[in-house]
Amino acid sequence: MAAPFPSSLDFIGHNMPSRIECEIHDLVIEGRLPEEINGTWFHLVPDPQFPPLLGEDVYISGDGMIRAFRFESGRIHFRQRYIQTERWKLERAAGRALYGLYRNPFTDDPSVRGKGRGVANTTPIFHGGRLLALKEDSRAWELDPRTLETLGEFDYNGKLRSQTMTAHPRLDPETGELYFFGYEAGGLATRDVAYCVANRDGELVREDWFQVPYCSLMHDFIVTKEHAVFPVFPVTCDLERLKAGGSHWAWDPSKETWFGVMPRDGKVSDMRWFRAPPCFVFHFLNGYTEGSRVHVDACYSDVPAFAFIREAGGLHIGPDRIRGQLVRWTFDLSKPGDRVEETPLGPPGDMPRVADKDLMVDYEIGYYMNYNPEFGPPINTGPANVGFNAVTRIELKTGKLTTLPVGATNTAQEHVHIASKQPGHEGYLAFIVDRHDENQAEVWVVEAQHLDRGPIARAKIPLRLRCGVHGNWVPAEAL
Ligand code: V55
Ligand code: FE
Repeated sequence: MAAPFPSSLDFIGHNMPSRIECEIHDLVIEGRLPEEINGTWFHLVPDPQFPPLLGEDVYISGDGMIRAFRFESGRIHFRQRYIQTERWKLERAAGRALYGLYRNPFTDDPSVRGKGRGVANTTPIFHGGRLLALKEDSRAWELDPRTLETLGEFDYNGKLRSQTMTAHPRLDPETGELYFFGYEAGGLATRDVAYCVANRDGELVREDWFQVPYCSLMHDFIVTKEHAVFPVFPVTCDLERLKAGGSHWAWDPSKETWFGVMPRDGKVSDMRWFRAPPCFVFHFLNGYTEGSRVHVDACYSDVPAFAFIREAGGLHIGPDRIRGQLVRWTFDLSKPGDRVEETPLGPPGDMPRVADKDLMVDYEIGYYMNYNPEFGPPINTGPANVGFNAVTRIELKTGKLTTLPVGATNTAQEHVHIASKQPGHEGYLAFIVDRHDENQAEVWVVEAQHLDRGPIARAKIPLRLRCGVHGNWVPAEAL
């Protein structure tokens, strides 16, 4: 008999593990889905198949479950399936959890010592003809994009030396190259970072290692047409703490924030380091180079959004006390010194997104999600224990904001942008809306340019969908 899950915030209410693998052919849709939307939206969610070995764990440790929404001829077909990692298979065979705390192998059952810990639960990307499920503490897992079957762990055919691969690779839409990195590349708690490039065919063509000032949670980075920027925020790992059975990450505001900036095709030894006060960023909206100036647009927060990271650093505050903002950081390479210019852009939020065509270049429009207390009380969902209740469109050149609240008893999961083929059309956003009043979900499709008009189509899903992390849209012709 399966044991119960814990009664902590990451496991109760909407965060209760779902463990449902399913398929719904032809979702019921209210409104009209434009026929030009033709492709598959892949989305990943952590969903632990067993209660934690040690009685507790965090949301982001859950086994990867892949969701696929296939949009075709005005219809949507839905499927979700577990990713059968080595870890998932070993635990399924044992009938219980064998791995201990998030990113702490010293807490594992001896039977899995040295076996893969990856859960592939963060970002699905389609590149070089492969669908990959990414998790930053390990290597990618390759999936069949049609059946969602797990094909195996992916290491660029034996070429990748880094033990890890970020869940936030950066695509150059013009060249088709995928820029990525791995941190703790040489092992647990190391300062090794691998900077990597895969060409449009999905072959690894570059891997260069360097060291960051300290081992840090490097969740995302920025690549422009000319530069790569590696952020180092003061959320640190310590091997002795791991050996003592402690948290992989702890907030440590005694350290500064560092940014390594290098020419993207240059040498890692040419990295120039900039410094700023302690803060934390999970995600960057976009970045671009303008002459000698490199701009990086970030979903800033004064302290990390995840309670377990704050608490391991001794900071016990609720999510309502975190201050955030959308900010632009500028690194001027023509000036001496190590200081960063900062320009406020917009209200707090996360899950930022631009149209693929705007990646890496000067751009006008971005989209991101917010929790705004004016729209309703907080609802515990997802790893930050507060769900988003609005989506915002920002015009970067004018500062103009357009916001769509999703309803006081609803929350929204990360949106994906879908390009339109119509000239002058800004495309669409699609996102899951959790209906907490009825314990079900919907997929909302909105016209990006007219976000505030609300959904043009709402697809009904007669199930609670646990809060996912990231997704990506793959046009039918690419598949
Ligand atoms: C994040 C998510 C992760 C992770 C580290 O959203 C950071 C941030 C879903 O896994 O391992
Ligand atoms: Fe992320």
